[in-house]
Amino acid sequence: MRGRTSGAMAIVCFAAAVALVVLRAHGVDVTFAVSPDGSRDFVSVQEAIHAVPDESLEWSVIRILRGTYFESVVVPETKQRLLLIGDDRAETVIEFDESYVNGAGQLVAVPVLTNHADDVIVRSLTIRNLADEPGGSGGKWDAAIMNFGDRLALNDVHLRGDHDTLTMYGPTHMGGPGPGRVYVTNSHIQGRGDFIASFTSAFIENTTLETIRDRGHFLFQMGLEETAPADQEALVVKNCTFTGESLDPVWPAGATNLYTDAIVYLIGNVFEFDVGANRPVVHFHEPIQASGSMVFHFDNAQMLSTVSPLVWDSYSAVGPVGTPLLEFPVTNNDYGVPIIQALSPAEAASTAPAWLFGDWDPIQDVPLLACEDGIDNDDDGRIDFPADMGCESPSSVTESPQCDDGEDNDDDDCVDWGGEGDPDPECLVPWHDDESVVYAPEPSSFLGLIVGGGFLMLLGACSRRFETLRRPASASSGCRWVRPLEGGSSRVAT
Ligand SMILES: [Ca+2]
Ligand SMILES: [Ca+2]
Ligand SMILES: [Ca+2]
Ligand SMILES: [Ca+2]
Repeated sequence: MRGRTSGAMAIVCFAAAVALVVLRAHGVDVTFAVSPDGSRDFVSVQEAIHAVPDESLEWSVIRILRGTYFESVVVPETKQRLLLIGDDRAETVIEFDESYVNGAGQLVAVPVLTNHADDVIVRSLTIRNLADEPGGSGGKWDAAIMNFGDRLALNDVHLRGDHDTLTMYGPTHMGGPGPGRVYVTNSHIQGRGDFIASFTSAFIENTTLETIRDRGHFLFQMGLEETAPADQEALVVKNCTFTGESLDPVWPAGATNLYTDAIVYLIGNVFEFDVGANRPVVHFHEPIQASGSMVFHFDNAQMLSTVSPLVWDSYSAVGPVGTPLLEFPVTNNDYGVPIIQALSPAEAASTAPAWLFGDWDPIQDVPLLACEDGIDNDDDGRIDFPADMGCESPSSVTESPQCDDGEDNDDDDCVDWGGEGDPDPECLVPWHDDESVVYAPEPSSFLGLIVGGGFLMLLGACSRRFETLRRPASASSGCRWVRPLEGGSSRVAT
């Protein structure tokens, strides 16, 4: 599919562009919200997924409030066009720990998130499999995400597992129902050995890949048998950082662990992990696995090791335990071309998601949320971030969180963040969505609020909301809660 355009595809692209315009014009609202304290629609992500409509042509949005959710989540094939978005990547956590013995007698961990649906976006979440953490159930292949659907996009996520943290199936012979394309950006993925496990076409960019515990193999790619390179699945890793230490004596080296028919692009990456033993970046288990594979590279750098440059032109096979890896020389692959090739600057620049995925551009084809959709969703005269003070960021899911909705949501006679009457003391910032619980913003966020508010004041675009920013803390007779004095946090009954 790479780099090819046909007449039919042009029509598809045009239709997709029209659909995108319509999509962007409408934006999306939150379908369901999940909170661990029971204050929203559901307490588990799985319940919310069951509740969204089947085979919907519109996006369903599940907002996951801050908190830790211990569950194994499965997205069925019918729940297409689904956006799972957390309130904060570090503070919204889905984790799970359960292992079982499979038919081969192996102890296997259950994935935390298993996706079977097409068009799924996961955004601003941490997903971690605890099976190999201290006290965990110990199962192997403990994925944070195991994907079988097509067009899965991960944005601003932190994934942690052990083997195969992000497992991507796709082509039917690998157990997937379809192409299984995956896009990852702006994320952090941790694991031990083959923790990016791809049997499909995947594009990973602007992401930190960190090996934990001991193994240095970051990438696993296996392609389709007897498929010409132009039609082959491919894994692209671009502008990423490879970091972490590898201590295992048998598997100490190599950024990539390639199986048969692997096509891999490594562009603009920084290798911080310990390749100081002068091991090759590209590793094959056996020479025969290299024979159908190709690795393209451009402008990668090694930062921490004193041994440089990166070693591309030799591979390694595993020797007996405790012995050095066996290197073998460069050879041409089955197609008569070098297994490892350098890209030109132009070729590297054109290696973009839409080039890899054909009729899917994961950067453009995304639903717009309330704080980025160009619409005044709550009719307060202000549109999106930063004009609408209810928006913490462009990815905020509502313009009218509880602390900016004009209502006394927790029935304490206090309203909002500096509301019309008595401000609710739990509302330290306007974008907080719970009047009953204090949320202390990060200092940087608060600074952003002040700076943003000042900017808006200069524009004359913000009246009441900005006035409340400067409003001194006060209480009045109608409010059972009193905004705490500086340094205090007392509750005063009236
Ligand atoms: Ca809006
Ligand atoms: Ca608004
Ligand atoms: Ca309110
Ligand atoms: Ca209130």
